[in-house]
Amino acid sequence: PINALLFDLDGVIVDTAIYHYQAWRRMANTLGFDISQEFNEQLKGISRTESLEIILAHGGLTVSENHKLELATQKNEWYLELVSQMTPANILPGVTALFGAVKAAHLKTALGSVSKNARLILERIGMIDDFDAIIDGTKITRGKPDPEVFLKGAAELEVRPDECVVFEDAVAGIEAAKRAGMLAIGIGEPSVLTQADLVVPSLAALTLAEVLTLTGL
Ligand code: B16
Ligand code: MG
Repeated sequence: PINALLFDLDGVIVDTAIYHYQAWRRMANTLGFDISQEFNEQLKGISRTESLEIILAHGGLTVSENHKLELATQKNEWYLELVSQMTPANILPGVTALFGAVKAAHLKTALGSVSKNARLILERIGMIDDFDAIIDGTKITRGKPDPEVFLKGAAELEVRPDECVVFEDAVAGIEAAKRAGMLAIGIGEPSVLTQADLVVPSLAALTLAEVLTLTGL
């Protein structure tokens, strides 16, 4: 049976992916190159330092460790400027209704995000108290596609991986969920999230009853 729902943050609960892209793009532009939205797909669910490495390689740049730290810090400042303007109006369609149904059904919920800013974002959108467990970038040593973030979520909720469904918008996040032995529902394009057990365009396209049916409960 399904007893817990694990949610990615960026791209599932809120659309901060666009803010990450804008902040990284601003940084790339100051270094003299550009990054496309298509290139940005591979950064979803990837940690800040790993994202920076991928972007620098894309731009063909080699920089010192000190300079990398400066660039990551600058990107985060730009990102936080965008995040500071967020309100509950930024919660993506379908999230509030699904959480209402999940609470009524007494299912457990966890956040599984590699972001170090996850708690701040949940505060901004008024959802910090809606999760039974919050696993974020401050609690993990390995980012997605490593399953650590979701396995820690299951452990904190005291459920087995096969009792969990993960909601994810990133290729790396779906891989992490599958490696954790969990069901994975992709939010986005079936052609992109090929490893997912089901892909929907947004949480608004899915009811809790459908989630539970699909998982054979
Ligand atoms: P931060 P998620 C991830 O969050 C983002 O998808 C990814 O683009 C970002 O680089 C990463 O968080 C780190 O975020 O710089 O705030 O620590 O999708 O796992 O919720
Ligand atoms: Mg995401």
